[in-house]
Amino acid sequence: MSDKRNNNGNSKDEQLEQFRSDERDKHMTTNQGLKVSEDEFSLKVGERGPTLMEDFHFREKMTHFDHERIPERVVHARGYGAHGEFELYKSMEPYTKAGFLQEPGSKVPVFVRFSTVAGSKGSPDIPRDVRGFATKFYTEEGNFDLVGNNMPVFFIQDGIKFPDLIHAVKPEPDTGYPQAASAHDTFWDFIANNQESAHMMMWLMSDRAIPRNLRMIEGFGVHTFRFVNAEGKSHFVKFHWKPTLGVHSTVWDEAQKINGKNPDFNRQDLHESIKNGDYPEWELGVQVVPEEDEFKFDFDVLDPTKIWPEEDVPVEIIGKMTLNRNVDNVFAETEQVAFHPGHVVPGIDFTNDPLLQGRLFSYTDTQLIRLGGPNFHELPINRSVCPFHNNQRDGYGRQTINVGNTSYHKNSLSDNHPRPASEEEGGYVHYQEKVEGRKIQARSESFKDHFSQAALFWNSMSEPEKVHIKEAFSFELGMVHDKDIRQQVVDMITNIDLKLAKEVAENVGVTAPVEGGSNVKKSSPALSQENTSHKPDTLKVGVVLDQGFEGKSVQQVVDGLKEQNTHPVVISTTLGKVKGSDNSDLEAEATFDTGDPVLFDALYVAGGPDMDNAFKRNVSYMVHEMFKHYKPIGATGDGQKILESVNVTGEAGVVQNDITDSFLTSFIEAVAAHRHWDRQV
Ligand code: HDE
Repeated sequence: MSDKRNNNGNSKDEQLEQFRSDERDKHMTTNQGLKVSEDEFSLKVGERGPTLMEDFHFREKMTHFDHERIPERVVHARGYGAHGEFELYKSMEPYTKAGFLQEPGSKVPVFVRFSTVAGSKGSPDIPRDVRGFATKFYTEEGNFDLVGNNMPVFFIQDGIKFPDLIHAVKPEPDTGYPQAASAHDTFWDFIANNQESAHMMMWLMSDRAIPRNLRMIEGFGVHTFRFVNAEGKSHFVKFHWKPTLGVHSTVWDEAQKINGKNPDFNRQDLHESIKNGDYPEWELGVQVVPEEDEFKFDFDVLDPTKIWPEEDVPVEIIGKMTLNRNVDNVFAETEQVAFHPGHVVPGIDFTNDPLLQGRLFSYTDTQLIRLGGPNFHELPINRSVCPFHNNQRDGYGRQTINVGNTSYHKNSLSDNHPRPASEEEGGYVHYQEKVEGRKIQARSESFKDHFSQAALFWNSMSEPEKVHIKEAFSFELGMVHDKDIRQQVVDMITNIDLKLAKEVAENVGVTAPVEGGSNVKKSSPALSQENTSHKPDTLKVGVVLDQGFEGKSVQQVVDGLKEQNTHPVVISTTLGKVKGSDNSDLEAEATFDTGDPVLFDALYVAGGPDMDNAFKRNVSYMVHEMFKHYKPIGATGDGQKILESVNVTGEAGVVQNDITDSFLTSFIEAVAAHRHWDRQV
């Protein structure tokens, strides 16, 4: 089975097909294949007597149930995955010999798992947190895992500090809370004492940490990797995933409410989008720097707390990933998938980034406990689509039946097979980097500037993004009980921007700095998510209707919204048909109870001629929430009265008009903008 070689986009799907089990139209059996005749009553002595040990079906069913949980990931426990494909636009042959990066138009299957970092498996989808963005490319030369995040830098510079960082952010050990939150003393204590985190803190306090959905986040490999071409020449490379729909976020008040109203908000969105054919897409970009230029920058290219500004090192777009298939079984696929930044293919290699080096140890190690032994590569989701042969044997859950009597190298009995492959035969040869030095435990001088790029990030933000960062710092530190920690963090921010530090100090009741700030005046427009694309596509528009709504014109608006690839959802007092003035009808799919405004991207209020007070109050609440979260609001006909009653008329992103065509044009424009920051909330 594993010897099948196939480079079309479905080779992984074909492989998985051999493991799928469909229980429909089947008799129930035990795990031994014995047909079961009774599954509701255990075997007893008489109708009211004790259960007998010999009831093997009861014992098997219960034992399996008792053992069906595995440890959740120590980080990134809450995740959601999907299958797809990666298609290459442009050959990377000059830089790398990686097979899947040679032929424009070639495709490889991929599996992606998105995740939050700090929360447990059952935590809500939108805490303020980093998002994991891990991609497994099933290539003909073996699996390549790009295990990245939605932020391009990291908290720490050396892998040895990772357990400390995670201990600090997880629920505090003496209380067991807060869950999935960084707004507490131990996390900020860690930050204040590890100032290399300053740049990452800016990203974490930015809107990137509270994404609207997983289809609109960027992805980054974070570390500097190495491309090696057929001549053996090496280039440094950074990987980027750029969503074709742009990068978009929630606002904090909204995120907190969504976490209560629908804790599965992001995963449900991903699942439904794929189910409905709104396939999420990302373009893969690379920043490539020749080895000779290693020391040409004012930062160290090996430092994972630094970006390579896109204006200095342009991102070259080389391909596109499309997620087009949901998993069949979340446990078998999303939970059991095992990523590892050390899963590389010829032409892709590591650098001495000390964080990357630390990761190279951790990932296999963690799978051993999580997946219960060394054979997790045999799980269907983890199997490469090309063959694997070596002398590793046995262990829990071994599937492969290795034939023959040798399991060692070198041997004569099996003609020395499996035999290592030469470089020409596709064997992986580590890049022969020349390294010299003493064994020391220290940080390089070139890693010691913690604030310049934090300031670069700050300078690059639009005004609303700056406000959000200030509010995020104020919220997070506002939850910290220890005043000294609050002060220390404000002092740390002073190195980034004096005004920001002063305003946060005031909000969190500590002494404001009088001097400080950064000399960095440079900005990088690519860092602002406001500069990514804004489209109406796939956005969910709540359409509020009451009986007697203006049938024809509302129907035209709804059709117009669909034409622009948005998803209108009718909301009314009850589910079912809402009748229009001309006897047409539209089906309400949500009520005021189930269709909370935080769950929609935009609102269109059409109302009706006989709206009662309860209806009006419900709609006023919706308009108020949409307004507060800067989301587009439109109204026609009777709906306009409600907008007037809550005083939002004329504000940015609020569209009112009785002429259907002009309403539609302006409303779609407002929807495409996503958020209207110049609104006076
Ligand atoms: Fe991870 N990380 N990490 N990490 N990481 C894990 O591996 C670790 C780091 C990332 O959806 C664990 O299989 C160390 C950076 C993602 O299954 C564990 C260090 C980046 C995922 C682990 C880092 C990441 C993980 C837990 C510092 C972005 C989820 C479960 C040296 C480039 C993958 C597992 C999935 C998961 C260790 C830092 C991304 C414990 C030691 C930097 C997306 O091995």
